[in-house]
Amino acid sequence: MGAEVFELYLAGRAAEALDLAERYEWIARAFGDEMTVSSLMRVRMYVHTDVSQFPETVAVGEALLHRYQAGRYVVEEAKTLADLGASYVQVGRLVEGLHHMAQSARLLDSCRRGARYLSAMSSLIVAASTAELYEFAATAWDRLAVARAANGLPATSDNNSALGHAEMLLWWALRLDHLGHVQDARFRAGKAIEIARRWIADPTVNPGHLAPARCVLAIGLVVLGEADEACRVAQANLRPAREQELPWLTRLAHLAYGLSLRAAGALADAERELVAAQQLTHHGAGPDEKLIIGYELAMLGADPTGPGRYVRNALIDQTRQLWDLRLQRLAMFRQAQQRVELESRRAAVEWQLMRDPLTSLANRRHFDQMLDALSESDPDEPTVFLLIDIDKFKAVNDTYSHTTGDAVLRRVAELIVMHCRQGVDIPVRYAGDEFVVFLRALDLDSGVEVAERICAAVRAVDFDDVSPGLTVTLSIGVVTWHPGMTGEDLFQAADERLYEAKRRGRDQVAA
Ligand code: GH3
Ligand code: MG
Repeated sequence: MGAEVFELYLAGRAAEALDLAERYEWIARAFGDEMTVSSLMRVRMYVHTDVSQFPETVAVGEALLHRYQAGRYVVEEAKTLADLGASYVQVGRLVEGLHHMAQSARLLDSCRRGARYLSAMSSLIVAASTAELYEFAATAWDRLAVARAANGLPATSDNNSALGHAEMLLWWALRLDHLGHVQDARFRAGKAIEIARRWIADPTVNPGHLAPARCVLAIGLVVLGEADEACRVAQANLRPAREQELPWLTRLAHLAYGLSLRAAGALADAERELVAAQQLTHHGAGPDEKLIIGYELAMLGADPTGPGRYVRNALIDQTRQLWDLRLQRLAMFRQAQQRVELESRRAAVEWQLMRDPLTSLANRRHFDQMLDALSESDPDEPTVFLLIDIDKFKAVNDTYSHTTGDAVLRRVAELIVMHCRQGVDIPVRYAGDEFVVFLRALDLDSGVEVAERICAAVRAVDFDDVSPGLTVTLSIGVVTWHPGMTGEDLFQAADERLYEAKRRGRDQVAA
C-alpha cells in the first residue's frame, strides 16, 4: 500500500497520493496493522512537505512521533524527530526545530548502524541542511559514508546520497564566495568537484545520473575561477539534463550554465539562464538555493560604477546579516545538543537511582513512587500486591557463601520477571531477600494463581549450577489494593499474609 502511494508522490501527484494514503490508512487501522499506518503517515508527511504545506506536515509528524515514542522504535523516532525538526524550521518554530534535531542526533549516536539508521541519518542531514547547519551536515555526511561502507554499500551509487553531499558543499561555497571568503569557498567547492569527478569516472553509475554531477562540476569550477571550462561543461550538459524532465535537475542545469556565463562575462545570456532557474524554484528548492539564485540575479542588475552600487552595497550588507543569523542558529543548535546531552545523562542517573544493581529490578525508591501513583490511579481498576520472601535465606548465605546468595537472588528475580506481563506488572526488589510485585488489572483469585505459579517455578528450578544440592523455596503474601489504602496499609496487610505463610510451614501462598 505504501509503495503505491509513494509512486504517486514521486510522480508529483500530491493530491491523489494524499487521498489514497488516507483511505489505506483507514483500512490498515481497521485491521490493526500499525506498521502500515505509520509508514503511510510518513509518506503523507513527505507529500505535504513537497507541496510546501508545512503546518500539515507538522501535524502529521507530531502524531507519528508520538506513535514511535510509545512503541519505543528508537531509529524511527530519530528519523521522525529529524523530519519534524525540519518542518518546525520551515514554519519558523526554530527553537523546537533545533531541539528535535539535537534529540535525533543523540538517539542516532546510540543506534545500531543498520539500513534504518542510514535512512534516519539521511533525514537528519536533510533537516540540518534545511536549517543551513552546514558544519553539522558535513560531519554527518562523513559519518553516513562510514556507515554505508559498513553496510557494504559503495560511496557512490545511484541513490542520490553522494550528490546531495556535493550540492550542500556547493551552496556553502557559493555563500562563502558572496561574503568574499574566497579561500574557504574554494576549499568547499574543491571537495564538491572531487565528489562529482569520482561520480563521473565511476563506470557503474547509470549514464542518466551523470547530468547532476556535471552541474555540480560546472558550479564548482565557477567558484574556483575556471569560467571557460565551467561554460563548456554546463553548456554541453544543458540538453541532456532538460531531457530528463525533472524540474530540480533542469533548475540546477540552468543555474550551472547561468553562473558559468556570468563568470565568463556574458551577462545577458547569464540573466536568461538564471531567470529560467528562478522560475523553477517552487519545485522543492531549499532556502539557500533560492537565496543564491536571487543574489546572483540581483548582482547582475547592480552595476558597481553607477547608482546601482547602492543596491549592490545593500545586497552585500544583507547577505552578511543573513550569514550572521545562520551562525547564531548554529550556536543555538550546539546549545540544544548540550541540553539534550544533559537531559539524557540526568535520565540515566535517575534510571539508575530507581534500579537495584544486583537484579536490575526496580528498587524501593521506585516502589515508593509507585505507591504514590497508585493512590491517584483509577479506583475501579483492581491491583493485586504480592510480597515475596525467600525461605531461610540466611542459611543459604551461611551454608554456601554470600556470592551463592547473590546468585540465588538474581535467579529468583529472573523467575519472578518471567511470570510478570511485560510493561503491565511491576516487579521490585524491596530489600534483602524480599520482593514485591504489582499485578495491574487483576482480581485476588488471579493474583493468587500467579503467586502459586511463581512459588512452583522456584521450587522446581534446578539451582545445581549455582551450588550442587541447593534448593530454594518462597513464601508469598497476597492482598488487593482498595481505594483509600495507603502504601503502609497495603504493605502491612501483605506482611501479615506473608507471616501466616511462614508460620504455616513456608513454601506456600497466603491470601
Ligand atoms: P525466613 O524464612 O524467615 O525469611 O528466613 P530468612 O533467613 O530468609 O530471614 P532473614 O530476613 O533473617 O534473612 C534474610 C537474609 O538475607 C539476611 C541477610 O544476610 C541476607 N541478605 C540481605 N541482602 C542480601 C544480599 O544482597 N545478598 C546476599 N547474599 N544476602 C543478603
Ligand atoms: Mg527470608
